[in-house]
Amino acid sequence: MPGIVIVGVQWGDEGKGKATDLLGDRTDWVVKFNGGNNAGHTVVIGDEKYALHLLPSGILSPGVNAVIGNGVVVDLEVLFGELEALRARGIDTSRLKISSAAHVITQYHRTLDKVTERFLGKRQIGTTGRGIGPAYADKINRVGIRMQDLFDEKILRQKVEGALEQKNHLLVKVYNRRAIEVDEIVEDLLSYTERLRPMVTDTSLLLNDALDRGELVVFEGGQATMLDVDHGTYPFVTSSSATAGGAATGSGVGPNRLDRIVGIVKAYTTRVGSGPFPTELFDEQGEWIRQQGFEFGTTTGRPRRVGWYDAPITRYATRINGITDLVLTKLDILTGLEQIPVCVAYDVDGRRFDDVPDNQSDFHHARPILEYLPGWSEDISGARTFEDLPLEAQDYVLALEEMSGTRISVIGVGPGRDAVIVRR
Ligand code: 2SA
Ligand code: GDP
Ligand code: MG
Repeated sequence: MPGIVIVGVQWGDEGKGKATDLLGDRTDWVVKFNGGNNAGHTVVIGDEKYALHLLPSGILSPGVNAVIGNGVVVDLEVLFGELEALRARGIDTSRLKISSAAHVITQYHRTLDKVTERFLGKRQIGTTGRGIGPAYADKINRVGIRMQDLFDEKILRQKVEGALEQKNHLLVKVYNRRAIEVDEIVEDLLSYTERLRPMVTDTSLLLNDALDRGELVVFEGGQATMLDVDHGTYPFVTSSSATAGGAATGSGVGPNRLDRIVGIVKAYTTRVGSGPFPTELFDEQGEWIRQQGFEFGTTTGRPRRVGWYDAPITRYATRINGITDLVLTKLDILTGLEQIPVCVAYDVDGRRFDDVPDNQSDFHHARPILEYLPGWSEDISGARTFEDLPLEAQDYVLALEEMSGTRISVIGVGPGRDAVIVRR
């Protein structure tokens, strides 16, 4: 089973980093295929906690080859900052490879991200402010800077000049900012070239060769299905393909090499930034879950919006990604609730929707139709088999499984590497 894709089912922060890390012992390669340093994956190993933004989680496992695929946008300052911080903690980062076709986030992308959000005022997306959207916009507009451009100063200069012609017009005339000089960008980018030389390569070739040899490749999705630029709650989405299809385009392997698609889903739901969220809680119960689950952004520290589990979203994610297995995370956080509401369908102005509505206005007006499942009070963080769980927790998992139509193969009962139940 050589190609495994890991995708987020909801709006991110389901625990994908931990899921990737769990496969670590058996994995030969971990590839990040979308997004950039807007991601935030927290991995807990023993007493050590690692927060990764740009680097794939696989970098933490000795012997795993980490790859930043062509679908990723790379902020070079962040890249070297993260590498340095890991090296200082004794992690071997020498096996990192970066696609020569990956795009680069520059200072003007970061600036544009921030000024555009400010300009949007109430209509703002709530981005992470890392320059992600503007970098992908340049890629699609065919004025982006790619890794390989950093090895040819003449081409780099031409490309930066082309990109800045448009940007400076916007910055000066629309946003009342100072113009950005070509030289400052080119010099900044060239300062990384020599350090990048051993890392930048044709990663599609490396990955396909590895798959030919039968090695295990994990494709690690950033963000999640409902934040995908095509399938998420547009325009309140990130600017990349966070769904399983993105694993193929974002890494240069054929879709037929993706053997299993693992969806990571939290036992409740969270969202950061603006946009519709049918099961959102605005009361004390929501605050309680936020505190219990420590639901604050890994990248920006923003409090995450919190709500109940939403079964139509899992069914939707299963359809869009072709999910073969679910990993249910953070079941332990729900311990102590007398009953646990779960959304089974939506009510949209008197009409029942069993599926996520394809019309944005319907989804904005969707109210959850809730079913109430009995809760449990026993500490479940030490459970290692399904039977170790209290009956109510077992029934909660079985009910979610039935509603979602996909097998829940792994259950997370704590942040640590070993705090999981693998169902046979
Ligand atoms: P962007 O910056 O252009 O990608 O923002 C667009 C939307 O995508 C959301 N987004 C995220 N949502 C959840 N988690 C993310 N990563 C960090 C984390 C977030 C943080 O893991 O905690 O630290 O705040 C992430 N990245 C992007 C974002 O909220 C916008 O709604
Ligand atoms: P990602 O963006 O999907 O990788 O998720 P984040 O790392 O942003 O957020 C998930 C958080 O939940 C991290 O702090 C993990 O350590 C933690 N976590 C993952 N699985 C579990 C679990 O089963 N129980 C608990 N209590 N925490 C978990
Ligand atoms: Mg995260």
